[in-house]
Amino acid sequence: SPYSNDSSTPELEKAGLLNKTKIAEGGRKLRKNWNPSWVVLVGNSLVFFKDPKSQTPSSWKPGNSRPESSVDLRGAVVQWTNDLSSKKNVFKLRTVTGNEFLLQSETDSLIREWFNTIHSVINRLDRE
Ligand code: I3S
Repeated sequence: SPYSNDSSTPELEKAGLLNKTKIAEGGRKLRKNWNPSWVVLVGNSLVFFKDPKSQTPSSWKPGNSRPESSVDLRGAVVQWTNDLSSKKNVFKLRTVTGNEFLLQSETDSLIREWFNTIHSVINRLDRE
């Protein structure tokens, strides 16, 4: 099962639909392009899927889907921001490689859960 926690299958920690835009690549600023993204937090990675309709928690299995991109959370930083978007409930995720993403949801509780979960994964990795 995708939810098992044995050595061969990473644990699925969280999955859901968020609004996402990448704002920097390797430290170089990018033009914003907000899109809904199916976001999966598994092990040390945040994985983004382009087509939310084809990805549900029950259909997702590590290794057999086609992620749009994936982010290594080791050394990453998350930070709430009011300055980088006119939208509410936005936080920024920056990777060690200088890739920056904004993640957003209209649902306060949902975006808070995502922030807290990602933050705790980053902290856990920092302590390893
Ligand atoms: O930081 P910006 O430039 O105000 O971001 C807005 C633009 O990316 C805009 O696209 P165009 O430059 O093609 O108009 C988007 O439609 C907006 O959503 C962006 O601002 P918000 O405040 O929504 O992040």
